[in-house]
Amino acid sequence: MKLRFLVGWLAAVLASFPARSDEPRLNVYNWSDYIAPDTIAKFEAETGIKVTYDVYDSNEVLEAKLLSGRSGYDIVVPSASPFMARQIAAGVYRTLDKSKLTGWGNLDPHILGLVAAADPKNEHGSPYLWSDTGIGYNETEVYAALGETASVDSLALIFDPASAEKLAPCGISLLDTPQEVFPAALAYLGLDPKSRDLGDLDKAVAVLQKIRPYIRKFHSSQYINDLAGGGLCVALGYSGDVVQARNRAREAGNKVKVAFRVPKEGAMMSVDMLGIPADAPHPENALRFIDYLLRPAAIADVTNAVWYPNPNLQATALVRPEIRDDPAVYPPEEVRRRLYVDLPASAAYERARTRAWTRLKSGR
Ligand code: N2P
Repeated sequence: MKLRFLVGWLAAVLASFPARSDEPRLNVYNWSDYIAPDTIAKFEAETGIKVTYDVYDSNEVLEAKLLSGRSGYDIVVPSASPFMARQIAAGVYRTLDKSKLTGWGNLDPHILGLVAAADPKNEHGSPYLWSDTGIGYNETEVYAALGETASVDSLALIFDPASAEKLAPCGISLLDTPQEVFPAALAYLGLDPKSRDLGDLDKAVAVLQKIRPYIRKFHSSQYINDLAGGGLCVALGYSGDVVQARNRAREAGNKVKVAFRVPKEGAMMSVDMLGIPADAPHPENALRFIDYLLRPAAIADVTNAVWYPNPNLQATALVRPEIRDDPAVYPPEEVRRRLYVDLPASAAYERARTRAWTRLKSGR
């Protein structure tokens, strides 16, 4: 009896300590559809570190986990955006020990400069992949609904109520995040997509309310399958996800033709960052993982699988030419000029935007 008590007590004491940081484990929390099928297996085989891999599809979901503390994750992938900026301010991340990141020099200085708006001096995050947010559409369905002159390269396709009404029967979906949808609505109106003016926000709300009845879904990952299977005709979505849908449809040979356009009014560009939570149980293994992904061959494998561009200059030569030359993946210079990045906003603005978003989604 005494012994059982002692064993129980000992187990409870041990469980109250964080996991030992020298155990060969790594807990990764990444965006869905955002890694090559064999990346984890190759890393495990080389290092003997066993990886637990979970996914999410929005910065909001990641942030809720991080702010509740003790997420148990060693690697997370926030966008270099207001999200990461405030998480850094809240002390959510460790600073990266660059002496352990032998491949850091492979990173594109231009991208490092961009993400420094969220992560000053590049201390907390290693840029992983980047995306732009644009229009994914089913070519046959859209032209059938709107005629041959349909403006597939304009946000009007979604935000003009007359267009949305005609597309509603075949299905429109929007990303499930105010951080993407409001800037797109502002850009459609010819306003600054980065505007923090509450009057502009009201104008965006008015546009969104008009098209609200025509939106079938607010979702940030389902549109890959939906577009590929012909269950949706337009999605505001992330470039690589739409391209994955296009590729899936091609492979399935189901006659669905999916395309992606960066709207002429401009598009959000987001760089997603590998970061290590302050309370990560295995921070050394996390650094090994980041350094692994800084290798040109490893990150080229990822781009070759998910069709998202990476910021590793040495990797470009290893990306398959059909991907490197695909303007939907690596946008040409004149398209890049239309991309904008999201900058930190005041807490008051974020609150107003979140309230507007909740009302909009619930249809009130
Ligand atoms: C992956 C989406 C990642 C893009 N499914 C978000 N910046």
